[in-house]
Amino acid sequence: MSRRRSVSHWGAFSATVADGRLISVAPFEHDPRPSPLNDAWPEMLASPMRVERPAIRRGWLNGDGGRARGDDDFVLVPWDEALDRAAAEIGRIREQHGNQALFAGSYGWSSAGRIHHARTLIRRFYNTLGGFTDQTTNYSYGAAMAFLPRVVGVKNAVGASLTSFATIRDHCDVMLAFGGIPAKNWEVNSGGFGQHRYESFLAGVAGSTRVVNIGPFRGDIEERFGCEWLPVRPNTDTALLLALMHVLVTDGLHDRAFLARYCSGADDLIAYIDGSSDGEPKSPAWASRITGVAAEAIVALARGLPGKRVLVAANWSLQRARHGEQPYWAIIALAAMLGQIGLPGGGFGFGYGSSNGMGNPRYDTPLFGLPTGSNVTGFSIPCARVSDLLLNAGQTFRFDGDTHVYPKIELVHWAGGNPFHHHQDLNRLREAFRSPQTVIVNECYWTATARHADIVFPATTALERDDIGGASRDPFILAMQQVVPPVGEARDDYDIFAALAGRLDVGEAFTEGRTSSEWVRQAWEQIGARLSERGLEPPSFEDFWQAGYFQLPEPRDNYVMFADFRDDPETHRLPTPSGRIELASAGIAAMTDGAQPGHPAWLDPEEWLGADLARTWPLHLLTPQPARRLHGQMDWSAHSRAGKVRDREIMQIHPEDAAARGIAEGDAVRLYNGRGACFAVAGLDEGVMRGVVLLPTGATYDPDGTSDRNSNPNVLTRDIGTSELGQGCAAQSCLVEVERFDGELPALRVNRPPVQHERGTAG
Ligand SMILES: Nc1nc2c(c(=O)[nH]1)N[C@H]1C(S)=C(S)[C@@H](COP(=O)(O)OP(=O)(O)OC[C@H]3O[C@@H](n4cnc5c(=O)[nH]c(N)nc54)[C@H](O)[C@@H]3O)O[C@H]1N2
Ligand SMILES: Nc1nc2c(c(=O)[nH]1)N[C@H]1C(S)=C(S)[C@@H](COP(=O)(O)OP(=O)(O)OC[C@H]3O[C@@H](n4cnc5c(=O)[nH]c(N)nc54)[C@H](O)[C@@H]3O)O[C@H]1N2
Ligand SMILES: [Mo]
Repeated sequence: MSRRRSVSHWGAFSATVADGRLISVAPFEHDPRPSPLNDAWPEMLASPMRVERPAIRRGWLNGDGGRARGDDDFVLVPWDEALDRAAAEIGRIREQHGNQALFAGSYGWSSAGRIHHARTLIRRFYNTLGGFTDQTTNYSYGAAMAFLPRVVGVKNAVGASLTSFATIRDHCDVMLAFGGIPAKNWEVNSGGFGQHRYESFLAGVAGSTRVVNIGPFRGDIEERFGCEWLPVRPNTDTALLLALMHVLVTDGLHDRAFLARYCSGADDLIAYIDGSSDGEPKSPAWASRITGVAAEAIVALARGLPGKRVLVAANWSLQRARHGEQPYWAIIALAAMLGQIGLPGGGFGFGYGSSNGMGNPRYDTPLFGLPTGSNVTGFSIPCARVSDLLLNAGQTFRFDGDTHVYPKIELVHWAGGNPFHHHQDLNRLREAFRSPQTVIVNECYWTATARHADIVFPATTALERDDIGGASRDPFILAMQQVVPPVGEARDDYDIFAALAGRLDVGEAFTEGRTSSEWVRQAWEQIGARLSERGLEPPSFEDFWQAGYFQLPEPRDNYVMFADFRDDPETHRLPTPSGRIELASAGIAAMTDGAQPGHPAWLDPEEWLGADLARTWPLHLLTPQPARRLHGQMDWSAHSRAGKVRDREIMQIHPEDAAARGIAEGDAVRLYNGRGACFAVAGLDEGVMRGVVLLPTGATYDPDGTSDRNSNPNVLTRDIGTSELGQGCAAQSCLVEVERFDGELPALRVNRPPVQHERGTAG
């Protein structure tokens, strides 16, 4: 028996190993609230769903042009043959069609660990080949990433540098939490980390602060924290925010001095709010019709804010919706009118509770990953435009103020992501995936994406290799010690790309003469150098490895976003055109040719409860992150399955909406709209607003025509950008109908690997 330490996106752990097998997993001793997700490892390592040997789609070997992708059998081949064929194909397509025809943006979370980070490795590989078509921004908060810099100058205003939870606890009177602070999301943080600390943070804040969960689902803050709930229709937060500002302006209680000193464009925004610019005052009565919130409740909420320290916060899902840029801009505007941006526990913040670490002290933990090199082809699509890229070659699209043309893609290569989990309108993605000549996927498991590939390389999981993990907002740098030898014939992505690079004559450029273990040591050297610069004494690599982790000292926990700017807006001008917070922006209006006014505005999200379309599809489908897994990862584990009923996800629905459809608790249901259909089991919940249903993401897509035998909500969601500004994922703008399903649920095919033939038996 031996013990090894490692870490996943859902936390650090130690593993007990006997005879090369993982026996059990124990939580990290410094983790106050370890995640049960790690318990799935013994089962998932040896899962029958592992890709164990290189496999090639039968139709691809016969030159079928991709029509059967996703429905076909596979032929098992030796590693050398798989690598030879893949390298020849990459080389041929590059030669005949140019580097832009290679699409390897490979969006996805991969696994924890800096050296074996699949998405970094694939980009490094294609960069050494002279470039490729890449993906930029992310699915989490892509619209905000592109858009916020134009308004407040800093990308970090979403994601990295939030005003710390300690200052909220100590100074904030009212926290308006749009979309809540859902506990399930704190399980995870990209890169791996040592401590789940949200529990105590939220308990501290809820004990001293009035926290209002504003959104369609009461469960977005657990009841035990004793917070208020203000139900609001999905995608209408902007209208509510405008009406809150309307009350402040009408009462004359907006902070004129703050607006004059720190903002530009307040007059334009106020002219829109009071209706002088478009004839429509954004009054509580106006907002009530859109949001479903009573006008008196809006007035009362607004009048409870002046004179208090207020933090206006939103989770990330608010902006994963059509015109998702607008609620964030409106939140910034409300916070500006309250005049507390830059004060402890006040202002605004995006992402509290969206993942572990948000609001933590600023450790700025030094971490080193392999450099990706630079992409000389230099073209990237906003990541959520993947189907458009594959289907619309030669067409133009707009993004962040520029117009671009989609190149023609001939080869797709994915490593460390699952587009058939993450993308919207999967029927459209399936069609898109049939257009390139060749699709290559490196995967540990037979995901829906691996099933849609031509060449599948079996990749090791993080437990089958040495690495270093950690995240910038966590105090631990964690050794990832190989727990077991590779499963089946799986190889590390590093070795897969090194072998491909060698065949394409760029082996040395890819490896720089190092093995992955040598890179791990190199990473520690770099981390150590940065620790030394900060006056800390880094242990030797051997001592670090032996201890299993290095813990950074606690910094002062008082970070306040925009404190410098507030102190001195001249010295600390924001990198926006005015140098201040832009509440109106001629540049943004110009970017959409005036289709959007250049200030926060209520724009019709097209699929929402107030749309005409809601007469046909009367329920707004929300698709939150799943509690019992990370996205599609470990969907097959016992822990994930324990949250299902009859192998289907639970769809939450208000009891009256259920009764109107003859649906009782535990009934099988079919969700459908004009794009597709899937199955679920009804869970009745009075904490869901009428007209809304919730179905989490992450059930493995199991296509049967345009229907999914399983519970993947992305057969229903709409594949459209948030807007021409951010082009983010707009999954949360989706209307559906639900019916009770009395038939027998179809047998799932994705609970076992696809058919794989030994060479010569494929027929
Ligand atoms: N409807 C709807 N859809 C959404 C969202 C939503 O709110 N609603 N949210 C979106 C968001 S925010 C996100 S971030 C995305 C997440 O989408 P993804 O990040 O694509 O989802 P994952 O399931 O984490 O995919 C990671 C894959 O990498 C594989 N993997 C892990 N380790 C390794 C490795 O070492 N090597 C290789 N080769 N592979 C590895 C895993 O097996 C897994 O299949 O989903 C998006 N999709
Ligand atoms: N356990 C677990 N945790 C995770 C993940 C996971 O897969 N599993 N994924 C991680 C990732 S990649 C990300 S990006 C984050 C995402 O973090 P978030 O985006 O914050 O989380 P979601 O679960 O998508 O959404 C939370 C709630 O937002 C509410 N909501 C949706 N639309 C609206 C709206 O229009 N208005 C209002 N007011 N509320 C709305 C819904 O009720 C939903 O339950 O979570 C991370 N945490
Ligand atoms: Mo995400």
